[in-house]
Amino acid sequence: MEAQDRFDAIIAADERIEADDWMPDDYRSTLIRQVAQHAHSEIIGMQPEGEWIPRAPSLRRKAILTAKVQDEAGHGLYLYGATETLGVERADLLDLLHSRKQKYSSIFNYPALTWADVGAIGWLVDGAAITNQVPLCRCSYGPYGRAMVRVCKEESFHQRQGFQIMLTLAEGTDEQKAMAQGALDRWWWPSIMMFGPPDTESVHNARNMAWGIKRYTNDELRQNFVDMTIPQAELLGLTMPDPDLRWNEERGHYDYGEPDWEEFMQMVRGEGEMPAQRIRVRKSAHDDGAWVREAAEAYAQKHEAAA
Ligand code: FAQ
Repeated sequence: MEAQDRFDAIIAADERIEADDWMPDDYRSTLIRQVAQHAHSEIIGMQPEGEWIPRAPSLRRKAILTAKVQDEAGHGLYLYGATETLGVERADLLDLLHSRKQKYSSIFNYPALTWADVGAIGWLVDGAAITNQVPLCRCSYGPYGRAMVRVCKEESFHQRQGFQIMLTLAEGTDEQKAMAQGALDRWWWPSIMMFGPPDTESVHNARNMAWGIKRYTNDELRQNFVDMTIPQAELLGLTMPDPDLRWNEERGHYDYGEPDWEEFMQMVRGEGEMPAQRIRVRKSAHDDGAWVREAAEAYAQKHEAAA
């Protein structure tokens, strides 16, 4: 059987392509783009919440938030590892992030202004991430799908800790409730835009669905997230910042308003001061960590020489 036929047969049987299997160049490059972008999102995503670790309102919250932010670093590690199985080097991927030749998720170009934003990030951003990532556990590329299984387990703890922060604030003083509402107002639209452009504008939907990389389109996942989140907001007693939001009996789903797609594109392109700051902070963390990489290299060489 020709390599292409074998690849097509694996995809048609809904089985997995592994790192040493032959794969078409554009399947490989699409995965490198998506998995690297995902890895970059995890480590850039440490910043908005990481900034709140010193200001967490109690020792318990500080410990939980530190664990969550460390988990995101771990997710970056699995995902850079998965990308390396496709024949690229992590150091080169980091260069591409730092030189802005590869992207990270639009969501991390928004600032976390209050403690309630930490709750909203866990509840909404991790909630959206799980909605997107549970189907990715069945991605046709084995190393990516398997990395997603563990990531999803951890994201589900993240989502619950965020919801719990929101619940505490929503049940608190008027000022705390207003803080929770403000965070929902700021994070709702960016969260639903995380799923990517509308299907009519998505460049990669059709091909990635055919390859079993994506299992649902951007709009299908966005709808799932909206349907799942509205009852949670009701439980919190908060108001969704969307006047067009209503249950559609006929469709069996919520109808929702049109996000600001121009703002989304600005965030994807990384325009403005916040994206510049994200890259600046990332590069300086990378430079500060040079001695760790050098020490690890020296240690590996010492053991190699001894062996
Ligand atoms: N941001 O044709 P499509 C997390 C780009 S992890 C920036 O629809 P595709 C955990 C897209 O790359 C969050 N760019 O693309 C956490 C493409 O650009 P290109 C990250 C975006 O790939 C929580 C163009 O637009 N998750 O949050 C975005 O079929 C809390 C056309 O789009 C993942 O990366 C965006 N939001 O579908 C961490 C999941 N959306 O390259 C810390 C894996 C689209 O053609 C704290 N990725 N673009 O110039 C995916 O599932 C897919 O790549 C999509 C996009 C769904 C993001």
